[in-house]
Amino acid sequence: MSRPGDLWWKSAVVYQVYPRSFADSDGDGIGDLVGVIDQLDHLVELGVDVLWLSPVYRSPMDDNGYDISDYQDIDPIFGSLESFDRLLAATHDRGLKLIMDLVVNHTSDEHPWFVESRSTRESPKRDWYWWRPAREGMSAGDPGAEPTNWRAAFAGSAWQFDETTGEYYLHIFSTRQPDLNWENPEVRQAIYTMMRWWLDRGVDGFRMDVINFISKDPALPDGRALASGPYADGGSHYVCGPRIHEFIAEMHREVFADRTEAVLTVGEMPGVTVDEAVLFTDPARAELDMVFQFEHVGLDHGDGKWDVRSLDLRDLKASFGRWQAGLADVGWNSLYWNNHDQPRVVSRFGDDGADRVAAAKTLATLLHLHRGTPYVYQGEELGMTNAPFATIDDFRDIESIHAYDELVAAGRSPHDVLTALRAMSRDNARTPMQWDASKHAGFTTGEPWIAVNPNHVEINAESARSDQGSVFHHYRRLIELRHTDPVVVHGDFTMLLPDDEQVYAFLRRLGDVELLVVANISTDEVTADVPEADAWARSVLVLGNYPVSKLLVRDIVLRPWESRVYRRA
Ligand code: TEU
Repeated sequence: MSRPGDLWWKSAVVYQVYPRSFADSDGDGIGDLVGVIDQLDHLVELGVDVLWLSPVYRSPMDDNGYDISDYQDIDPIFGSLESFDRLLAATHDRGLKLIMDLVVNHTSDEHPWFVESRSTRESPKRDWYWWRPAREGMSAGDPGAEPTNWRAAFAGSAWQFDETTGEYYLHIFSTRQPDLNWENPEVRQAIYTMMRWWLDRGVDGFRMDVINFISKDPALPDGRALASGPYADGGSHYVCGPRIHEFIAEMHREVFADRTEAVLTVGEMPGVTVDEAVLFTDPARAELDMVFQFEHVGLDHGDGKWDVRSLDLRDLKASFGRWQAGLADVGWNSLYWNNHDQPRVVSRFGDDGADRVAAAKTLATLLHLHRGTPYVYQGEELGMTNAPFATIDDFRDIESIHAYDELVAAGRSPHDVLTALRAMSRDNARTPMQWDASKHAGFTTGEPWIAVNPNHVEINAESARSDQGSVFHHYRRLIELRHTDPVVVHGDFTMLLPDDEQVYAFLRRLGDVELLVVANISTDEVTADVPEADAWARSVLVLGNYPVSKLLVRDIVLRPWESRVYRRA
């Protein structure tokens, strides 16, 4: 199937494991590495190629491990380097690759580098982070004295005043996630050394957390005021900042260029544009293999993510269409609906009521038939839904809890904020994986760190595996199709019916082979008004989510949430 010059990951499918919520082997209520080993055959049956492991490093867990205090050790709640090596070997034994999460925009405030950096202004590690005095003419610690007006992603100012030395440090995320100063070449070399250490240990690449934030404008100018609140959006001074391509190209030279084994690098990049993505992923520039972009997961945000809007299908098609076109000749994209930061797609863009199964399959079909590398987030292959969080005490995520406090303090009603959190909170993705119908869904024998979704009695891996009509088997077929039909991997892409409010349809073409993907994104019965509908309706139906009568061969009439993939050659 692969052609000369192809890069292996173009035909791969990646499965993301969020270890905390995947499988708990020791009954402490938190998932762990042995739990992942125990469930690897689930990934094998699904047919994926790569396992992406969210952070398992030593961490105080302020942000569930995205705050790392030791890059070269495993946190005891997850296991040890020894259990990690066993997982890696077990993954490789099954013909899968394993990529690590690389979180190097920031460390934990408990990382020895930061502990040393904050100890005195003269510390040799002082310049490893961003330390600044109070704003000119103001006293440190006073409101508004922060060095810039930037807002932090998890509420409040992006600067934290530190009594010990009377200066502020920068943290784009929580106060316990100080940003590393990539301007300092020692920082960069320390990170490259650590990355080489993991590759030498046998890992197959990295998913790089907010990697497009590592280059900041060293002048640290103020940002643009936000619609509400005292702080501003500093993004234009650190999203794809002035030296970003230089740093990524240097990382490639220092860490990856001399490797002969097949590795994968994917950059998580909030705010990245199509033009920037082309630069990051043009093989000739030797930076990264692919990016995660955020455009489609922001289409239902109004004034920020807690101002929830309903999705207009035309916006979704315009966004996907633009990315498909922009990366058609040069570069490569990732395809995802879900990860540990996003609500569950079947609840968000689909239907988690009566049409849950049809909707989950149709959303999967759409995503997996685009050009790019698909990512499946644990439980997505079961059609797992958002969780019925009742009160703020049911949430665990730092972002959700801070947002609640901040918005309620600003005068929004608790009921209204909870409604927004129920729709958009990251905890929707973080409820335990639903393995079976037993207590706690087979995730743990202890008390889970976050409640299991009560719908696990119906939605779980055990029942899905034994039902050929399940969402799971639909994902399995989609993955198999990508592995066996080169048009799915390499075919060019043409969006159809961009203005239709219910039908999502597109063509893929490679040489003489053509695929038509047509989907009903509604609960109405609709006629898909695609060109040559007649001829298509008589061609080979490769995949669908409803039985189709061969006698109905004129128009393409789709039932609620129905999707079909036709092929002709
Ligand atoms: O996320 C970066 C990011 O910008 C978001 O997806 C983030 O969750 C969003 O701001 C929430 O509204 C990455 C990780 O995926 C996320 O889990 C971490 O919390 C974050 O970086 C900091 O490391």
